[in-house]
Amino acid sequence: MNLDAQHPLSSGLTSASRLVRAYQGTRPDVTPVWFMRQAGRSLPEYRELRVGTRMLDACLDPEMASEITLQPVRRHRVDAGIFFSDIVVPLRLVGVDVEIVPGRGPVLGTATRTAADVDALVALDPSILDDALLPIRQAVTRTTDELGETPLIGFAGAPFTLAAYLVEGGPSKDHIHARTLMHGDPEAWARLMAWTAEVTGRFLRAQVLAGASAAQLFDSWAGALSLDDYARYVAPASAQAISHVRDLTYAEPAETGEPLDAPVAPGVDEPEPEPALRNVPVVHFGVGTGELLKEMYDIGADVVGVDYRVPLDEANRRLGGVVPLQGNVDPALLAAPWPVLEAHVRDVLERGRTAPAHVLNLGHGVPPETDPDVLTRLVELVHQAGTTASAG
Ligand code: 1CP
Repeated sequence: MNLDAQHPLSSGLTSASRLVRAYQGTRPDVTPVWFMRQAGRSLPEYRELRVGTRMLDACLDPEMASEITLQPVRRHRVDAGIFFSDIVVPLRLVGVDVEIVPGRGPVLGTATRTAADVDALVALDPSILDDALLPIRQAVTRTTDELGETPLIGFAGAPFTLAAYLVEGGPSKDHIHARTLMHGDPEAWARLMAWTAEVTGRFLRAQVLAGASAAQLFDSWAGALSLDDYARYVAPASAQAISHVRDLTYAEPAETGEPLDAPVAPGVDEPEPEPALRNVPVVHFGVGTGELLKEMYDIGADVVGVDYRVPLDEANRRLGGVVPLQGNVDPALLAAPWPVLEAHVRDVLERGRTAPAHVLNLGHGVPPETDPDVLTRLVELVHQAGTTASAG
């Protein structure tokens, strides 16, 4: 399905941005940069705005979610906004009892541990879910109107990471109960994954239709799985989740300076070239997933997000040298002395140069205690280092 003409990708507002070009596999002059969890507790303006509002209420207030999304873009001049929301928001929207507890994360009213629990999850009525997603669509549209040429990245949790919260009932270290259900009752597990893929896929699709120029699927906890378990019990559901945005296309507007109606040689009645039809780029990211990179790409992603454990040149080698990469500055180094961080960032850029294209990011989210000025300085460094490097 084609995105409508007003969408920032179809209108040409964001289709030639550094971020979208890098995601499409073309290396821009300057390496684009944004940070996972760039919105949030590292910013004093965020902490101030959030006083008295619970996390999920903030996510469902279009004005507040939009403002929080814009804060790090204004402050750090990053190359993209990431929509302020949470992976559990679509669960709340279909009626799951979930709350985000400060200092802990998502906590569920009941844990989904058995086949009967899985079957007790609400039957999904697509039109009801689409209605419930209204505040998300409103927040995205509001945000992209403000962002102009800066693309917005929409995101969703991958089915495994969401299922891990549902089965455990909250944050956990090894996701033991989730892995037990996976093996102990594979049929119930498959039903849970199919349900989750549908909920999270529709959440992602709503963001793209409303104006997001790229989509990122977070499978933060997939690193807990063996390659075989990932391939058998998880990858099909992740592919299913991504399929909700895989069919969304836009016609690449003509390059600036070459209007579509450029005169052809007199007397030659050539048909106008068809503009290239492109997909909305999809990034797939996980933590501790160095062994799964190829499988994570193969579910239908365009870009692979790499955590800080695998150097980008090695990740590129594992992916056959054909996949744009995103990553992978170690978040711990944000609090190290500047020269240490700078040397590390230059090394990441150098290794990223082996890939077809590279978007600089962290290997996981911004730690809440990060000095925001360090992030601003890091963006300047990447933009300046990226420019000089492209000459060579
Ligand atoms: O009150 C607060 O400020 C709560 C902290 C917070 C924030 C700012 C949570 C609770 N979620 C968020 C926003 C959020 N969550 C974003 C915003 C956009 C941005 O990046 O700036 C995103 C992309 C997420 C996605 C998310 N939520 C993931 C995937 C990414 C990752 O970090 O691995 C996961 C695993 C969650 C669950 C979650 N939500 C919040 C916390 C503390 C957690 C993790 C809990 C755990 O350890 O299990």
